[in-house]
Amino acid sequence: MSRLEALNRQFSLSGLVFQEGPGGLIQAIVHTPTCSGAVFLHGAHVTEWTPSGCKPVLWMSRESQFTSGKPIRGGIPICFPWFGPHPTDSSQPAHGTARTSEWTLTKVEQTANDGIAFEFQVQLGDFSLSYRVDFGHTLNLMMTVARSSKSLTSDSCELALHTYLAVGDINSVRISGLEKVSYIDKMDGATVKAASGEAISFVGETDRVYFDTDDQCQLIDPVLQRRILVEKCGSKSTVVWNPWIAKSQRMADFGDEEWPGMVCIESANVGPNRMALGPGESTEVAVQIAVA
Ligand code: TA6
Repeated sequence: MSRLEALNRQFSLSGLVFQEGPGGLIQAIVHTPTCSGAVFLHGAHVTEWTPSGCKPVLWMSRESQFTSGKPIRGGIPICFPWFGPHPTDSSQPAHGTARTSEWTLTKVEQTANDGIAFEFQVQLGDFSLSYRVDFGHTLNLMMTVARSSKSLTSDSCELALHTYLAVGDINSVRISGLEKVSYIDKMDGATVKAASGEAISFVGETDRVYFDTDDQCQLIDPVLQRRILVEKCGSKSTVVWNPWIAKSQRMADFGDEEWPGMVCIESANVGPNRMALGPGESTEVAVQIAVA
């Protein structure tokens, strides 16, 4: 029996099928009355979530790679145990190893709100990650990071659910909810900037780490005529990113003309909000994405 047949037999549910996706990577495809969705075992990477009656909420690059050892471009990459470049070893991959690891699918279940939930696990050194993805009329993510009780030391780590959201035109969207929050401006030497007092708009490459915030964000999209709400618990950082023109051209897995159609609102614990976990300690980050 193939791995695909085994998965379809082990986790047999109406509205769910496992299939070989691009690059031969195994993905779970969800179609229920409340939504459609997709998640790969590779990186436990959510690549699609579309509530019934809505346009797709997550953005995917047409140029994304789908190969083991490489990250998928778009959807919700999991950045862990570090965010951005490795702090000391430039030979390490950006954003850590979680998003290119093969996660183990441990549970699939029908949910009360006519959705389907998946639970994944992966062990990365002394850290074990448990990740629940609940596809429904809202998209609910729950990540638990636990440090082995056998660890002799405490260690710090960073986590980001690096969510790519589809927008009609980046030039016209606004992000509200962070008006009162200071941020690290990675486009200006990672200097700390005071709260702007206004909604975020986009006029160029934007790469900001808002810190010490558990605020809800709203993505206001006049072109797609919708608002996307990003609520979180246990996350103290929110990263906002659009690569704009030049950076898009420098990324092989990002189409040169794709930048107007996306923005990242990442629920994270990075930089000043990195997590310190002692032996046997754990922490949870929960995110809910909804279309208003
Ligand atoms: O979250 C923003 C960011 O850190 C940007 O600096 C940019 O590097 C982006 O992540 C994408 O990183 P990746 O390694 O996926 O190309």
